Amino acid sequence: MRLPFFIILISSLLISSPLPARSWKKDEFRNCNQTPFCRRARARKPGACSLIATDVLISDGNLVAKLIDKNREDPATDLDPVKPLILTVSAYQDAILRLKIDEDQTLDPPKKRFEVPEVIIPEFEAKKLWLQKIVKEQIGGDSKPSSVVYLSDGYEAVLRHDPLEIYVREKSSGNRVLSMNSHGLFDFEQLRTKKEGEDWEEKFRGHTDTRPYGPQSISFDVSFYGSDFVYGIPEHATSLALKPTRGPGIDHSEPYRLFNLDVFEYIHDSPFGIYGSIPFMISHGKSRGTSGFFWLNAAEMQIDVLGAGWDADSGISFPSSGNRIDTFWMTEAGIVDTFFFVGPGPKDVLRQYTTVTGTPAMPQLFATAYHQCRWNYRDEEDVENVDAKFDEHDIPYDVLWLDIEHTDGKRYFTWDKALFPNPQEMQRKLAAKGRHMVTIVDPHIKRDDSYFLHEDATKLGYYVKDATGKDYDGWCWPGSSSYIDMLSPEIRSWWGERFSYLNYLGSTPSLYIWNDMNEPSVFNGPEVSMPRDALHVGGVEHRELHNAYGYYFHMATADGLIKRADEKDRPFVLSRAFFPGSQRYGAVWTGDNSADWDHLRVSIPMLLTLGLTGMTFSGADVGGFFGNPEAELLVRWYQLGAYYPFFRGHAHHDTKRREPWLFGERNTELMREAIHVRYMLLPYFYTLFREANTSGTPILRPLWMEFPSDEETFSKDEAFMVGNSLLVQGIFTERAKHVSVYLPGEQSWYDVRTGATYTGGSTHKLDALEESIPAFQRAGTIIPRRDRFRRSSTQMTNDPFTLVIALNSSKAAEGELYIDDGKSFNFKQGAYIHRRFVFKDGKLTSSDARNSSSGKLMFNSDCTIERIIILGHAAGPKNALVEPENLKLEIELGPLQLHGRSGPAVLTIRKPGVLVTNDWTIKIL
Ligand code: NBV
Repeated sequence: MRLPFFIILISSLLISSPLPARSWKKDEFRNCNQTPFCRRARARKPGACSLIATDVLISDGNLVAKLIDKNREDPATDLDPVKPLILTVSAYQDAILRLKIDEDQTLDPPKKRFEVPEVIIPEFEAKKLWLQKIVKEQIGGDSKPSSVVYLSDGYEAVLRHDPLEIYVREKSSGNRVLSMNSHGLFDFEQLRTKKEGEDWEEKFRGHTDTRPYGPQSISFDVSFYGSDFVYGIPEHATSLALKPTRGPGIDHSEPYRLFNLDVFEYIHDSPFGIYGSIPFMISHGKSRGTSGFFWLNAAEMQIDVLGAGWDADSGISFPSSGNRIDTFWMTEAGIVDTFFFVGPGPKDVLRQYTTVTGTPAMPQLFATAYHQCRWNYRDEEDVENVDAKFDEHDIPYDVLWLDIEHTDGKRYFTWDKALFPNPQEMQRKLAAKGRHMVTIVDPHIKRDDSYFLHEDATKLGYYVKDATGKDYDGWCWPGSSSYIDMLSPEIRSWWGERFSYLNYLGSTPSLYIWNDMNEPSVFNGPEVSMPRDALHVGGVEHRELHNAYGYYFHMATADGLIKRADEKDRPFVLSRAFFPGSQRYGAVWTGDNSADWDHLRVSIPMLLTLGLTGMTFSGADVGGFFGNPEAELLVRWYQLGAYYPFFRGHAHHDTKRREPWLFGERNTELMREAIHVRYMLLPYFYTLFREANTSGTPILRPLWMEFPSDEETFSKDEAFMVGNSLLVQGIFTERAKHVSVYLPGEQSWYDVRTGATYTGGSTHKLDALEESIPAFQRAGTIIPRRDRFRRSSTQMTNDPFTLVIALNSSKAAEGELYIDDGKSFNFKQGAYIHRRFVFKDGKLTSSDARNSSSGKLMFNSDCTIERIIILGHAAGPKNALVEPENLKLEIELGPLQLHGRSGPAVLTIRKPGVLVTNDWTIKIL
């Protein structure tokens, strides 16, 4: 077969230079204007929706209505009648409202529209409240009725029949929280049979989308009330608080795009969609609190945030917004399957969202520590050297990663025999130090008849098909490639089996996986991805599920690792693409950033946004993927990255080597200290991972999540909270002399290095220090640490703990510690320790924080507390008494020292010797 010219060209480019010389090329990607559904939707005028609700009734515990077009029902119009749509409202515990709108299946539409499977967790259905009755209401002298149903907890859902509008309001005040179609922008293009002469094809840069089902887009407006800012809808490299994209004074802004794409050298401030998509928006405001809106839909989406006073040049002026934020949502295909979350607090919204899509998985302990990656560690000798150097320089690390070059010609599940002749031995050597390895497994499968995976997938018919029904053939790292159809549960299970030790030769139990390029990235495809008319099982078009492809791939890989370990060990899989629910399968990272200060800076809003949308286990490449960071930037990146939930150094293969010991002694010391900070805080991080796992509350939190009524915090995204106790401020400029940090709240804050106190509710100008970025412990909290440094986190599991108590003005503080075996699923049956520490009236008490339904298994630990540091206590007390043992201890008074800085004298109790598992009290005498 002759290869088309462009394939030969691409392949020769790849061979001579694996990195095509290009930077972000806007033109390769469609903007809204080049995307017909987006252009059509944006041209709609407020009030254009002529649908009205009829036949409203309760069926199967849901409110069901027909939506008909009032103009076309009118015999006076000469337009064809339009088929009705079916609207379904369901209520769930915690005042969650689900609203679905789809075509009427009894009227035999040409095709069933795609509903995204396996994102909503099975437990959600059990939380359904069966609606009993509808109350009719006349609104504002309007003769047309509304149907009101009760949602739990003091909220009601209202369906206004004409004009059509759906909203949630507080029962007592009648105040609205969230609404849909308040501006009449709703539109639903129903599937229909092609009329003669109609042309449905779409072309973009030489690619033709056959669009066999024609236009099928949906759009509508959503309003958030009592809202000062909206957040969420990753993934974009942009600010945390979303900027308006349309409205007075905003020229030519693109909507926020949600379309999973491999964007080469993405820029640091753009609404352009990159690797993952989560159509979940959160609103926060001083007057109402927090609410959220989630649309479960995997097709391309575009979202406008409408600036105040927006009227789409229609002459229709909206009432003064009264702190309302209007947004406009557009998608190419699928159905309306939306969820309204009432909050009212930020953590309530996260709980409600993760009730639907699941809470983040509990990772293994090693995965929460530092990871060392590079494209590529060349061979076994390189791996051995890098590993040895970490020890030589006293720098802990837990995981060494191998990128695509470790394979035999980019055939995943194989090894380059010349470079990695003994992969198992290599892994065993690392494992002997408690370390792990990660290898990359991408979704493009080399079309090589002698490659077992390709042979099997072809025989079994497991590839995605092109529009003509043949195995789709795209171009990626291995050359001509096909893509496994991850939509099918059967195929996913087969894929999972590929990770068994028998199938993945050379793998051992300490090997885990990295899924890259799963948007999916296709070098010669439209917008570097798969054609929208490619076909998945059941005739589902790629356009309908595009944003979820990477999610199913991640799911199949993680499930495979669980199976490989006989369901005993937790998996670890890092994925680049993601979708709602990805939090259940592992970690994600922000892809190919660049080694510059702007990318360091934008990593914080990007990770905060991911946390706000459930994806708490996330990080950015430390050092920046493209380019060579100056030593100062690299050091600052380590100092910031030490607080990322996923902490990994990574670099492009064209960059200079940048392991932490390559920049002179002083810089090695600074990077070592930064990594030490992370290892010291691992018990705190692990406790936060567990909190995320049980409640959905992220690890990295915007300041407003902890201080929801402090307006000053609402648009801040240079500082962030790690859990509820630590505030970290990044340093994002070169040779910074000073750094300003706003410390929220009424309580004070303690500098973690020196214990010096700072008042809350004000901005402090601090000296920018070389050795660390500013970090403060909030008064009233207790942070558990482990201060002994080892080679890896897994070697710290028997080490004693340090508790750092930061007293508030009432001389009180509290905190928690969660421990389990760091590896297995036994914690699900209760095999864990969860302690609550309370300091009050001069006494520190440790008690069990487990709830009574924790399960049958037990986890035991001989670990003790070796040090208690008390910040904010007056000097004076000389002794402490441990009860019930009646052991008298000395209290030391001296400065706290971290990174060579010291501050005021603080109290330290050494070797109280109490076990973490036990109940005890330590009294200051
Ligand atoms: O597998 C090579 C790289 C990887 O190192 C990086 O982290 C991914 O985001 N991969 C992308 C493919 C090529 C990037 C130019």
